[in-house]
Amino acid sequence: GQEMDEMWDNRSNNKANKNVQWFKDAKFGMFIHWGLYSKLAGEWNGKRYYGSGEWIMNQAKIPVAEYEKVAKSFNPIKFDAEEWAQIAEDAGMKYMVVTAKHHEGFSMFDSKYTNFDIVDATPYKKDPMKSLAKSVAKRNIHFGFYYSQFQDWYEPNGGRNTWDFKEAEKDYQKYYKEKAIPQLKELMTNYGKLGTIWFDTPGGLTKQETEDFVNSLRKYQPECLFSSRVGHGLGDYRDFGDSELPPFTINGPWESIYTHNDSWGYIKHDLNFKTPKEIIYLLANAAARGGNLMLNVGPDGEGSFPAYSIQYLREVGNWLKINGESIYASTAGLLGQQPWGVSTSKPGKQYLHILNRPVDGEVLIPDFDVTIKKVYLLDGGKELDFEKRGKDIILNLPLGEMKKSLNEVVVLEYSGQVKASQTY
Ligand code: H79
Repeated sequence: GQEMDEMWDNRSNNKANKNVQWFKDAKFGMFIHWGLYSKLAGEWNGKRYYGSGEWIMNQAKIPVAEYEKVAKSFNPIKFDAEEWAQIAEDAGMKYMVVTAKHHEGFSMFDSKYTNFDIVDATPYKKDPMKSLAKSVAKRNIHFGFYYSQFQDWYEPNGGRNTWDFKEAEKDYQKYYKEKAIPQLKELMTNYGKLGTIWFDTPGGLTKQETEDFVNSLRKYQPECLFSSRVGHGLGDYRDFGDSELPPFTINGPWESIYTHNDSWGYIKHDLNFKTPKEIIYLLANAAARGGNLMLNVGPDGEGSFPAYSIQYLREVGNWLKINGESIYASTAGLLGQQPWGVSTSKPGKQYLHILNRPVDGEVLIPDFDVTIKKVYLLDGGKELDFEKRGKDIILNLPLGEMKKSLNEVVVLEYSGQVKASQTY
């Protein structure tokens, strides 16, 4: 209802960015959380932590002086930019956002403004973001950085480390001026064209100061998008909560972000990976409501992707090679949530994502009073019989011929205006 709409819509108030179309069409992105926490892998002093691996410094209240030592043995020799980019391409992902600096405060890129970065503080001594940016761009995948603009548990003046530093003594303005802003300039000038900067958990700035902050960065790359978590209703597209899908169609550019297992950062004892079917379910549901899915992968401290992520993403990619027409550059479905699944739209077409296959194969499309031209399976093109009953359409799925493992897509080609467009 109205109230719910407002609750979702009020979370941000995006002004149109003329470069946002690529993002709206992309539908599927890769989020990568990679930092010193990846090496800790959810364990500190023999104790296991659950939840989000990238929070371990905070969860275990690890002092900065201890945490710094993790960098001394951080040596991701298995990191291979080409391989990471290829996995994203094979998965059918159209953008990638990687953590340049998470709340732990460690810079995964070469920065002049701190020695607590991968080049200065680790035996690895190289900037992995340089090669990653190149490998990703080469494949026409939009590249972006996650940057924790307020929380920085390493800096006395950064947000939220209250186990080493006193809240009352923090000078956030100084932190923004001396670290966040100069580092964001580095990211926006040293790595080629960026698709987006993914800000997270705003703090320490008023609305006016946030506007000034955003405007001061725009000049480096006017076409680069900013995520809504830059705060105060600014940003070019909306993100909802972590692992949250809005329950109905949302207008304007937006994305849902999900973990692959139950953590953003690598945790070695978390094997609860979403199956390809579950990932496709999320992707179809996001697209059906008009948005994107950015799915996270947490590489380990050596720079390897979890084997399950590699395998499952490849399977999703294989599904997209056949069914991608129903996802990429689609817009929100006209049918709303149905017992059998959801739909996505292109002009003159509804793509029915059969997420829950009816046992008798009968699919009801209620109140869709248009001239049907053709109904067929997207995979293979087999035409399906259909029947009009009043304003409804009834289809019969050839269950025996459909693949058992993943959902299939039925294409409904029609002419005429849809009279009763339904919403969720
Ligand atoms: O980067 C990921 C998270 O680390 C970050 N946003 C996503 C994209 C994030 N920042 N803050 N939060 C999420 C909210 C904090 C949730 C917490 Fe917890 C609940 C912190 C402590 C309790 C989750 C569960 C993290 C540790 C345990």
